[in-house]
Amino acid sequence: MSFTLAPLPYAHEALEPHIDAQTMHIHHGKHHQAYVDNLNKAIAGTTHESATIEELVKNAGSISPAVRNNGGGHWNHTFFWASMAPNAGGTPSGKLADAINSAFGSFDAFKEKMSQAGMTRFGSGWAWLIVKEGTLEICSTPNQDNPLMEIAEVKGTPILGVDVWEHAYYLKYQNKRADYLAAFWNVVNWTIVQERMIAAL
Ligand code: MN3
Repeated sequence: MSFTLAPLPYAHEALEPHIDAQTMHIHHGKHHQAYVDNLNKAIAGTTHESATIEELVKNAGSISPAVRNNGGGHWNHTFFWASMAPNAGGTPSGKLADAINSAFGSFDAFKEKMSQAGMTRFGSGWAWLIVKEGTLEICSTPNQDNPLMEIAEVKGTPILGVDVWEHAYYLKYQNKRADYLAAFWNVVNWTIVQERMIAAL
């Protein structure tokens, strides 16, 4: 069995002007494709060939650096594309809004804390909103690690993630990671974030 790159769930230009089409073309078609190709190479002919991506990611730390980087890369990007949508953003409602208010005090305080997690991740990595033991928490991971990995510093079920690698924003925002993170809020698909939270609780 080998993994394949699924098409984006929307057009490359659908997240304009917040995330530009050229970035989406390169990020999905080149970066994500490379994670898929290198993951397939890393598991070819091994006992991990029939594992699911979730199994590979969970155990990545004890399998190999190639599976950790590329399996993480494949899982994280698939999750990331689905976390965004055109005509999305705004404010969450219902159970998700209640859980955010209860964990962080307010939606604005939550956004500030999540943006801060992205800003303070040195080098490449991700900021995450996770469900951990029944409540919401914010954390970040280096490189292509994620909170599902047994080796993660903070473990939990991700319900929202934002890629803070330079390849995610440099074409449009150059060195201004803060501007990219501010724009990200305009494309978050709160419907799917709420579905993920309910499934994880
Ligand atoms: Mn990326």
